[in-house]
Amino acid sequence: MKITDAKVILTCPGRNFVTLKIITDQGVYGLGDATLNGMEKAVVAFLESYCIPALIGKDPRNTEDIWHYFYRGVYWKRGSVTLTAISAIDMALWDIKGKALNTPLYNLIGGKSRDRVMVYAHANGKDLNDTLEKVAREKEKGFLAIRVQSGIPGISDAYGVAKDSKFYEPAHKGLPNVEQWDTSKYLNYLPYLFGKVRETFGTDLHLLHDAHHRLTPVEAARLAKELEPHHLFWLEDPVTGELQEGLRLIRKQSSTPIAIGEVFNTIYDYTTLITEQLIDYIRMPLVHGGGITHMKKVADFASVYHIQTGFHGATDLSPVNLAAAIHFNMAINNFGIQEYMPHQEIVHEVFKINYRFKDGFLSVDDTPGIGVDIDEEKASRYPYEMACLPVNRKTDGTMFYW
Ligand code: EZ4
Ligand code: CO
Repeated sequence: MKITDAKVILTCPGRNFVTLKIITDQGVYGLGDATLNGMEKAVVAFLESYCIPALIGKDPRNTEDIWHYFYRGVYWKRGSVTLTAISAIDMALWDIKGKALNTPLYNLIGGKSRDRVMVYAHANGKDLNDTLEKVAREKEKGFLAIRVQSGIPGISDAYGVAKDSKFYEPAHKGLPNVEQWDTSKYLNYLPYLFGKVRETFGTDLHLLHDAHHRLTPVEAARLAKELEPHHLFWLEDPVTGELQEGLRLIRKQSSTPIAIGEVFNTIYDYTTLITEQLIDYIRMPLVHGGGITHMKKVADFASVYHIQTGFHGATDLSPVNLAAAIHFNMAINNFGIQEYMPHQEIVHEVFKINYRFKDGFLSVDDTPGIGVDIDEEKASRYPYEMACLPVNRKTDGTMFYW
């Protein structure tokens, strides 16, 4: 079997998606997600200028060797752009493998460890009452786990709050919007917010929260400790993950479970966090973490340390990634939870999906490979539109983490 051609499909059905399509001499093709929010064209350039020419003529069944060709073989290592391109290649090759063997992806990486995967929804409210309403709405849809974000009193444009009431999408057309931040207002409000959520919805509902990289270790320790009585499923990205040692301080102070790493891209971002058991959930998704080949190693490594998966799954990750993630989550033993933000309907004009939501869980059907297809003619009707993630400043103007 040989790779004869590959191409990148860049489309914007409501938001930008990059998809790699690898074509073989046996009529079988595979799809991989290569979307990196706001940096789409950087990944496209790497794929088109280097990866695609280098793929032609290779045997697509050699997923391990091809992974190392693009990781170990390339001198400039790591980084989101490089690893997103490698992820797309790897995903597309596993899609081909499944189709060629006429079996769904999960059968190639361990078979079914479960029939369906628990997902969490998003409640993004502009204030306390709006947030409680949004939680009620998601619970009504059948979700058993809900991430709760809320506008912070005294802060305009906080992270995680929808501009219109329909859905939350952080990237905006053109150059970055400037959002605002005040750590002390946030820290004062959060325990109160979660107290109200627990009071309203009881103890059964799994609650999650994303601090979005904004706290120092000691601030994060205070938050984790004060949220402890509300038994969060997890507190996400309490500190920026660049300093892995920073998590030690939080761990010493609190038993609130920690999820980290949606911006990570290799196993080396996780070594201290995993071996010192400083976290509980891996956030790095297939699309940014080197695809199935690399993430299987990360998940297996994490499993030795009692750490589970909780992959990033926002709307800026395409249906190809989501379907691949469901297969992956079905197969591994140490699955924890999967983020699920449903795409807008228009996205499903372009991507034909094989997964469905029911009673708080996602499942895939038994279509061979990953099981998602792309309608290239429809994709061409929605050309790329520049859009960026926001930047963030403290109320005194200081540039801060978004
Ligand atoms: O900021 O997907 O947990 N989810 C998140 C997301 C990310 C966006 C970045 O593209 O933190 O909202
Ligand atoms: Co996050």
